[in-house]
Amino acid sequence: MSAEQSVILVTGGTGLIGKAIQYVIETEPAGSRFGKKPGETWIFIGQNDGDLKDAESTKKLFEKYKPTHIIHLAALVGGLFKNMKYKLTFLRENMLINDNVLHWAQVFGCKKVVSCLSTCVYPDKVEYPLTEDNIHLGLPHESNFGYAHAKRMVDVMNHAYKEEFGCNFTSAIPTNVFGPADNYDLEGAHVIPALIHKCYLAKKNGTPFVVGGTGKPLRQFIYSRDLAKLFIWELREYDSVEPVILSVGEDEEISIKDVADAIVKAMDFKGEYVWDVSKADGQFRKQASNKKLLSLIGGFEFTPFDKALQESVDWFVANYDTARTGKKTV
Ligand code: GFB
Repeated sequence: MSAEQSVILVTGGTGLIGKAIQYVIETEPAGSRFGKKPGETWIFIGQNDGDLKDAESTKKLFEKYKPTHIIHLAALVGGLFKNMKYKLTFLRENMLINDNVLHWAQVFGCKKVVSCLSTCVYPDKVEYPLTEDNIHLGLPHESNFGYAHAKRMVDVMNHAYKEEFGCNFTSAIPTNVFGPADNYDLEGAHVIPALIHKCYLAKKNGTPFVVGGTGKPLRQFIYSRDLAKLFIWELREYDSVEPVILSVGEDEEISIKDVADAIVKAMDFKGEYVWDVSKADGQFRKQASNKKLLSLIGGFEFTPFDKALQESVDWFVANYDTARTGKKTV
Protein backbone atom coordinates (compact mmCIF):
# COMPACT_ATOMS: atom_id res chain seq x y z
CA MET A 1 0.00 0.00 0.00
CA SER A 2 1.80 3.18 -1.18
CA ALA A 3 1.86 6.49 0.75
CA GLU A 4 -0.39 8.39 -1.73
CA GLN A 5 -3.87 9.50 -0.61
CA SER A 6 -5.90 6.47 0.41
CA VAL A 7 -9.44 6.13 1.75
CA ILE A 8 -9.85 2.97 3.86
CA LEU A 9 -13.48 1.95 4.36
CA VAL A 10 -14.12 -0.48 7.24
CA THR A 11 -17.53 -2.15 6.84
CA GLY A 12 -18.87 -3.51 10.13
CA GLY A 13 -16.77 -0.69 11.56
CA THR A 14 -18.94 -0.32 14.70
CA GLY A 15 -18.68 -3.97 15.72
CA LEU A 16 -16.14 -5.85 17.86
CA ILE A 17 -13.28 -5.97 15.33
CA GLY A 18 -14.17 -2.62 13.70
CA LYS A 19 -13.99 -0.84 17.06
CA ALA A 20 -10.67 -2.53 17.78
CA ILE A 21 -9.19 -1.37 14.45
CA GLN A 22 -10.38 2.17 15.20
CA TYR A 23 -8.79 1.92 18.68
CA VAL A 24 -5.44 0.76 17.22
CA ILE A 25 -5.36 3.36 14.43
CA GLU A 26 -6.14 6.12 16.97
CA THR A 27 -3.77 4.98 19.74
CA GLU A 28 -0.70 3.54 17.95
CA PRO A 29 2.01 6.16 17.15
CA ALA A 30 1.26 7.84 13.80
CA GLY A 31 3.47 6.42 11.05
CA SER A 32 4.23 3.26 13.05
CA ARG A 33 3.61 -0.25 11.64
CA PHE A 34 0.05 -0.37 13.01
CA GLY A 35 -0.54 3.39 13.40
CA LYS A 36 -2.18 5.85 10.99
CA LYS A 37 0.02 6.65 7.96
CA PRO A 38 0.20 10.09 6.24
CA GLY A 39 -2.39 10.44 3.48
CA GLU A 40 -4.72 7.82 5.00
CA THR A 41 -8.39 8.55 5.72
CA TRP A 42 -10.10 5.82 7.78
CA ILE A 43 -13.92 5.53 7.64
CA PHE A 44 -15.78 3.18 9.97
CA ILE A 45 -19.38 2.46 8.84
CA GLY A 46 -22.13 0.48 10.55
CA GLN A 47 -25.69 -0.66 9.82
CA ASN A 48 -27.02 2.89 10.36
CA ASP A 49 -24.89 4.16 7.47
CA GLY A 50 -26.54 1.93 4.88
CA ASP A 51 -27.95 -1.56 4.24
CA LEU A 52 -25.24 -3.63 2.53
CA LYS A 53 -27.85 -6.31 1.75
CA ASP A 54 -29.29 -3.80 -0.74
CA ALA A 55 -27.37 -3.18 -3.98
CA GLU A 56 -28.52 0.45 -4.40
CA SER A 57 -27.71 1.55 -0.83
CA THR A 58 -24.31 -0.17 -1.11
CA LYS A 59 -23.64 1.73 -4.35
CA LYS A 60 -24.59 5.00 -2.57
CA LEU A 61 -21.99 4.30 0.15
CA PHE A 62 -19.28 3.80 -2.47
CA GLU A 63 -20.36 7.01 -4.25
CA LYS A 64 -20.24 8.89 -0.90
CA TYR A 65 -16.86 7.63 0.36
CA LYS A 66 -15.05 6.57 -2.87
CA PRO A 67 -12.89 4.03 -0.98
CA THR A 68 -9.50 2.97 -2.41
CA HIS A 69 -9.14 0.16 0.13
CA ILE A 70 -11.68 -1.89 2.15
CA ILE A 71 -11.56 -4.00 5.28
CA HIS A 72 -14.84 -5.88 4.92
CA LEU A 73 -16.09 -7.01 8.34
CA ALA A 74 -19.84 -6.43 7.92
CA ALA A 75 -21.83 -9.63 8.36
CA LEU A 76 -24.72 -11.22 10.18
CA VAL A 77 -22.77 -12.92 12.98
CA GLY A 78 -23.65 -14.81 16.13
CA GLY A 79 -22.73 -17.56 18.52
CA LEU A 80 -23.47 -21.27 18.28
CA PHE A 81 -27.09 -21.16 19.44
CA LYS A 82 -28.11 -18.33 17.03
CA ASN A 83 -26.30 -20.05 14.13
CA MET A 84 -28.18 -23.27 14.82
CA LYS A 85 -31.54 -21.43 14.77
CA TYR A 86 -31.17 -19.18 11.68
CA LYS A 87 -29.08 -21.17 9.13
CA LEU A 88 -30.88 -19.85 6.02
CA THR A 89 -30.89 -16.25 7.27
CA PHE A 90 -27.13 -16.44 7.96
CA LEU A 91 -26.52 -17.93 4.51
CA ARG A 92 -28.72 -15.51 2.54
CA GLU A 93 -27.95 -12.23 4.34
CA ASN A 94 -24.20 -12.83 4.28
CA MET A 95 -24.22 -13.82 0.60
CA LEU A 96 -26.13 -10.60 -0.23
CA ILE A 97 -23.74 -8.41 1.80
CA ASN A 98 -20.58 -10.01 0.38
CA ASP A 99 -21.82 -9.95 -3.21
CA ASN A 100 -22.74 -6.23 -3.02
CA VAL A 101 -19.48 -5.14 -1.37
CA LEU A 102 -17.19 -7.04 -3.76
CA HIS A 103 -19.27 -6.07 -6.82
CA TRP A 104 -19.11 -2.32 -6.13
CA ALA A 105 -15.46 -2.61 -5.03
CA GLN A 106 -14.71 -3.93 -8.53
CA VAL A 107 -16.90 -1.32 -10.28
CA PHE A 108 -15.30 1.54 -8.27
CA GLY A 109 -11.79 0.17 -8.94
CA CYS A 110 -10.79 -0.42 -5.30
CA LYS A 111 -7.09 -1.30 -5.01
CA LYS A 112 -7.53 -3.84 -2.20
CA VAL A 113 -10.24 -5.61 -0.23
CA VAL A 114 -9.55 -7.76 2.84
CA SER A 115 -12.66 -9.74 3.82
CA CYS A 116 -13.21 -11.47 7.17
CA LEU A 117 -13.96 -15.21 7.24
CA SER A 118 -13.77 -17.45 10.36
CA THR A 119 -12.29 -20.84 11.26
CA CYS A 120 -15.86 -22.19 11.46
CA VAL A 121 -15.85 -22.24 7.62
CA TYR A 122 -13.54 -25.26 7.67
CA PRO A 123 -14.66 -28.86 7.09
CA ASP A 124 -15.72 -30.57 10.32
CA LYS A 125 -13.95 -33.83 9.46
CA VAL A 126 -10.42 -32.65 8.69
CA GLU A 127 -6.84 -33.08 9.88
CA TYR A 128 -5.79 -30.63 12.58
CA PRO A 129 -4.29 -28.12 12.80
CA LEU A 130 -6.24 -26.31 10.09
CA THR A 131 -4.14 -24.60 7.42
CA GLU A 132 -5.07 -22.11 4.69
CA ASP A 133 -5.28 -24.71 1.90
CA ASN A 134 -7.98 -27.07 3.19
CA ILE A 135 -10.98 -24.69 3.45
CA HIS A 136 -13.05 -26.38 0.76
CA LEU A 137 -12.15 -30.03 1.48
CA GLY A 138 -15.46 -31.15 2.97
CA LEU A 139 -18.69 -30.04 4.62
CA PRO A 140 -18.58 -27.59 7.54
CA HIS A 141 -20.01 -28.49 10.97
CA GLU A 142 -23.81 -28.86 10.80
CA SER A 143 -24.32 -26.25 13.56
CA ASN A 144 -23.31 -23.34 11.31
CA PHE A 145 -23.30 -24.52 7.68
CA GLY A 146 -25.33 -21.47 6.58
CA TYR A 147 -22.74 -18.96 7.77
CA ALA A 148 -19.83 -21.21 6.80
CA HIS A 149 -20.88 -21.66 3.15
CA ALA A 150 -21.61 -17.95 2.72
CA LYS A 151 -18.13 -17.12 4.03
CA ARG A 152 -16.47 -19.80 1.87
CA MET A 153 -18.05 -18.13 -1.17
CA VAL A 154 -16.01 -15.00 -0.41
CA ASP A 155 -12.81 -16.97 -1.07
CA VAL A 156 -14.36 -18.32 -4.28
CA MET A 157 -15.40 -14.81 -5.36
CA ASN A 158 -11.94 -13.39 -4.59
CA HIS A 159 -10.36 -15.92 -6.96
CA ALA A 160 -12.99 -15.26 -9.66
CA TYR A 161 -12.60 -11.45 -9.40
CA LYS A 162 -8.83 -11.88 -9.70
CA GLU A 163 -9.06 -14.11 -12.79
CA GLU A 164 -11.71 -12.06 -14.63
CA PHE A 165 -10.83 -8.48 -13.58
CA GLY A 166 -7.37 -8.76 -11.95
CA CYS A 167 -8.80 -7.53 -8.62
CA ASN A 168 -6.60 -7.61 -5.49
CA PHE A 169 -9.27 -9.06 -3.17
CA THR A 170 -8.16 -11.36 -0.34
CA SER A 171 -9.36 -12.64 3.03
CA ALA A 172 -8.44 -13.28 6.64
CA ILE A 173 -9.52 -16.30 8.74
CA PRO A 174 -9.64 -15.38 12.44
CA THR A 175 -10.32 -17.91 15.20
CA ASN A 176 -12.91 -16.96 17.88
CA VAL A 177 -12.52 -13.27 18.73
CA PHE A 178 -13.29 -11.42 21.98
CA GLY A 179 -12.71 -7.97 23.44
CA PRO A 180 -14.35 -4.64 24.38
CA ALA A 181 -17.53 -3.40 22.63
CA ASP A 182 -18.72 -6.91 21.73
CA ASN A 183 -22.32 -8.08 21.29
CA TYR A 184 -23.57 -9.30 24.72
CA ASP A 185 -27.10 -10.30 23.68
CA LEU A 186 -27.60 -13.54 25.68
CA GLU A 187 -29.36 -15.37 22.84
CA GLY A 188 -27.07 -14.34 19.98
CA ALA A 189 -23.70 -13.67 21.59
CA HIS A 190 -20.53 -15.71 21.27
CA VAL A 191 -19.41 -17.67 24.32
CA ILE A 192 -17.09 -15.10 25.99
CA PRO A 193 -19.42 -12.04 25.82
CA ALA A 194 -22.39 -14.26 26.72
CA LEU A 195 -20.64 -15.63 29.82
CA ILE A 196 -19.30 -12.20 30.84
CA HIS A 197 -22.89 -10.86 30.70
CA LYS A 198 -24.33 -13.90 32.52
CA CYS A 199 -21.68 -13.77 35.27
CA TYR A 200 -22.25 -10.03 35.71
CA LEU A 201 -26.01 -10.57 36.14
CA ALA A 202 -25.45 -13.53 38.52
CA LYS A 203 -23.17 -11.37 40.68
CA LYS A 204 -25.58 -8.41 40.59
CA ASN A 205 -28.74 -10.49 41.31
CA GLY A 206 -27.20 -13.14 43.59
CA THR A 207 -28.36 -15.87 41.17
CA PRO A 208 -26.43 -18.93 39.85
CA PHE A 209 -23.94 -18.49 37.00
CA VAL A 210 -25.16 -21.02 34.40
CA VAL A 211 -22.81 -22.14 31.63
CA GLY A 212 -24.18 -24.12 28.68
CA GLY A 213 -22.93 -27.49 27.45
CA THR A 214 -20.31 -29.78 29.02
CA GLY A 215 -17.41 -27.32 29.02
CA LYS A 216 -15.26 -29.82 27.10
CA PRO A 217 -15.05 -28.24 23.60
CA LEU A 218 -11.76 -26.57 22.75
CA ARG A 219 -11.27 -23.14 21.16
CA GLN A 220 -8.47 -20.67 20.30
CA PHE A 221 -9.39 -17.09 21.28
CA ILE A 222 -7.71 -14.02 19.78
CA TYR A 223 -8.01 -10.58 21.45
CA SER A 224 -9.78 -8.10 19.15
CA ARG A 225 -7.02 -5.50 19.60
CA ASP A 226 -4.36 -8.01 18.49
CA LEU A 227 -6.53 -9.10 15.56
CA ALA A 228 -6.98 -5.44 14.60
CA LYS A 229 -3.21 -5.04 14.14
CA LEU A 230 -3.12 -8.20 12.00
CA PHE A 231 -5.90 -6.86 9.72
CA ILE A 232 -3.92 -3.61 9.30
CA TRP A 233 -0.83 -5.67 8.47
CA GLU A 234 -2.78 -7.78 5.90
CA LEU A 235 -4.19 -4.61 4.28
CA ARG A 236 -0.80 -2.91 3.99
CA GLU A 237 1.78 -5.65 3.58
CA TYR A 238 0.11 -8.83 2.21
CA ASP A 239 -0.59 -9.11 -1.52
CA SER A 240 -2.08 -12.47 -2.49
CA VAL A 241 -5.59 -13.74 -3.14
CA GLU A 242 -4.92 -16.68 -0.81
CA PRO A 243 -6.40 -16.31 2.69
CA VAL A 244 -4.34 -16.05 5.91
CA ILE A 245 -5.34 -17.57 9.26
CA LEU A 246 -5.08 -14.83 11.92
CA SER A 247 -4.78 -16.64 15.23
CA VAL A 248 -2.83 -17.36 18.39
CA GLY A 249 -0.71 -20.54 18.24
CA GLU A 250 -2.18 -24.03 17.73
CA ASP A 251 -0.97 -24.99 21.23
CA GLU A 252 -3.15 -22.29 22.81
CA GLU A 253 -6.46 -24.13 22.62
CA ILE A 254 -8.43 -23.85 25.86
CA SER A 255 -11.65 -25.55 26.95
CA ILE A 256 -14.97 -23.77 27.47
CA LYS A 257 -14.59 -24.73 31.17
CA ASP A 258 -11.22 -22.94 31.29
CA VAL A 259 -12.95 -19.89 29.78
CA ALA A 260 -15.80 -19.96 32.32
CA ASP A 261 -13.33 -20.39 35.22
CA ALA A 262 -11.30 -17.41 33.93
CA ILE A 263 -14.43 -15.24 33.70
CA VAL A 264 -15.44 -16.19 37.28
CA LYS A 265 -11.94 -15.08 38.40
CA ALA A 266 -11.92 -11.88 36.32
CA MET A 267 -15.41 -10.91 37.58
CA ASP A 268 -14.46 -11.89 41.18
CA PHE A 269 -17.66 -13.94 41.31
CA LYS A 270 -18.17 -15.96 44.51
CA GLY A 271 -21.68 -17.34 43.91
CA GLU A 272 -23.11 -20.63 42.62
CA TYR A 273 -21.58 -21.83 39.30
CA VAL A 274 -23.47 -24.60 37.43
CA TRP A 275 -23.62 -26.30 34.01
CA ASP A 276 -26.68 -26.71 31.76
CA VAL A 277 -25.71 -29.82 29.80
CA SER A 278 -29.00 -29.68 27.89
CA LYS A 279 -27.36 -26.96 25.79
CA ALA A 280 -25.40 -27.99 22.68
CA ASP A 281 -21.59 -28.22 22.68
CA GLY A 282 -21.34 -27.55 18.93
CA GLN A 283 -18.09 -28.39 17.15
CA PHE A 284 -15.62 -30.08 19.53
CA ARG A 285 -12.58 -28.19 18.22
CA LYS A 286 -11.27 -26.12 15.25
CA GLN A 287 -7.56 -26.03 15.99
CA ALA A 288 -5.81 -23.70 13.55
CA SER A 289 -2.15 -23.14 12.64
CA ASN A 290 -0.76 -19.58 12.48
CA LYS A 291 2.54 -20.66 10.91
CA LYS A 292 1.84 -18.88 7.59
CA LEU A 293 1.03 -15.63 9.43
CA LEU A 294 4.14 -15.73 11.61
CA SER A 295 6.37 -16.61 8.63
CA LEU A 296 5.06 -13.54 6.76
CA ILE A 297 4.76 -10.94 9.56
CA GLY A 298 8.07 -11.90 11.18
CA GLY A 299 6.73 -12.69 14.63
CA PHE A 300 3.92 -11.06 16.67
CA GLU A 301 3.39 -10.45 20.40
CA PHE A 302 -0.10 -11.64 21.37
CA THR A 303 -1.72 -10.22 24.55
CA PRO A 304 -1.82 -12.93 27.26
CA PHE A 305 -5.35 -14.40 27.50
CA ASP A 306 -5.95 -13.52 31.18
CA LYS A 307 -4.86 -9.90 30.67
CA ALA A 308 -7.05 -9.53 27.56
CA LEU A 309 -10.00 -11.15 29.36
CA GLN A 310 -9.62 -8.86 32.39
CA GLU A 311 -9.62 -5.79 30.10
CA SER A 312 -12.76 -7.14 28.36
CA VAL A 313 -14.57 -7.79 31.66
CA ASP A 314 -13.58 -4.35 33.02
CA TRP A 315 -14.83 -2.68 29.82
CA PHE A 316 -18.22 -4.45 30.13
CA VAL A 317 -18.65 -3.58 33.81
CA ALA A 318 -17.75 0.06 33.10
CA ASN A 319 -20.02 0.30 30.01
CA TYR A 320 -22.91 -1.98 31.01
CA ASP A 321 -25.58 0.70 30.50
CA THR A 322 -24.55 1.48 26.92
CA ALA A 323 -23.21 -1.92 25.83
CA ARG A 324 -25.11 -4.05 23.22
CA THR A 325 -26.85 -6.32 25.72
CA GLY A 326 -29.92 -7.42 23.96
CA LYS A 327 -31.87 -5.85 21.08
CA LYS A 328 -33.53 -8.62 18.94
CA THR A 329 -31.74 -8.60 15.54
CA VAL A 330 -33.52 -11.45 13.72
O1 GFB B 1 -18.65 -18.72 20.66
P1 GFB B 1 -19.58 -19.84 20.48
O2 GFB B 1 -21.04 -19.53 20.62
O3 GFB B 1 -19.47 -20.51 19.04
O4 GFB B 1 -19.12 -20.98 21.53
P2 GFB B 1 -18.61 -21.64 18.34
C1 GFB B 1 -19.86 -22.02 21.73
C2 GFB B 1 -19.32 -22.95 22.82
O5 GFB B 1 -19.50 -22.31 24.08
C3 GFB B 1 -20.19 -24.21 22.84
C4 GFB B 1 -20.43 -23.06 24.89
O6 GFB B 1 -19.41 -25.30 23.22
C5 GFB B 1 -21.26 -23.87 23.89
O7 GFB B 1 -21.77 -25.01 24.52
N1 GFB B 1 -21.26 -22.13 25.68
C6 GFB B 1 -21.51 -22.26 26.99
C7 GFB B 1 -21.91 -21.04 25.22
N2 GFB B 1 -22.34 -21.28 27.42
C8 GFB B 1 -22.60 -20.50 26.34
C9 GFB B 1 -23.42 -19.34 26.15
O8 GFB B 1 -24.06 -18.81 27.04
N3 GFB B 1 -23.44 -18.81 24.89
C10 GFB B 1 -22.71 -19.37 23.83
N4 GFB B 1 -22.77 -18.77 22.64
N5 GFB B 1 -21.95 -20.48 23.98
C11 GFB B 1 -19.26 -20.12 16.31
C12 GFB B 1 -19.92 -20.25 14.97
O9 GFB B 1 -19.06 -21.40 16.80
O10 GFB B 1 -17.98 -19.50 16.21
C13 GFB B 1 -20.03 -18.90 14.32
O11 GFB B 1 -21.21 -20.80 15.16
C14 GFB B 1 -18.70 -18.18 14.29
O12 GFB B 1 -20.50 -19.05 12.99
C15 GFB B 1 -18.09 -18.19 15.69
O13 GFB B 1 -17.83 -18.78 13.47
C16 GFB B 1 -16.70 -17.58 15.69
O14 GFB B 1 -17.16 -21.38 18.51
O15 GFB B 1 -19.10 -22.99 18.73
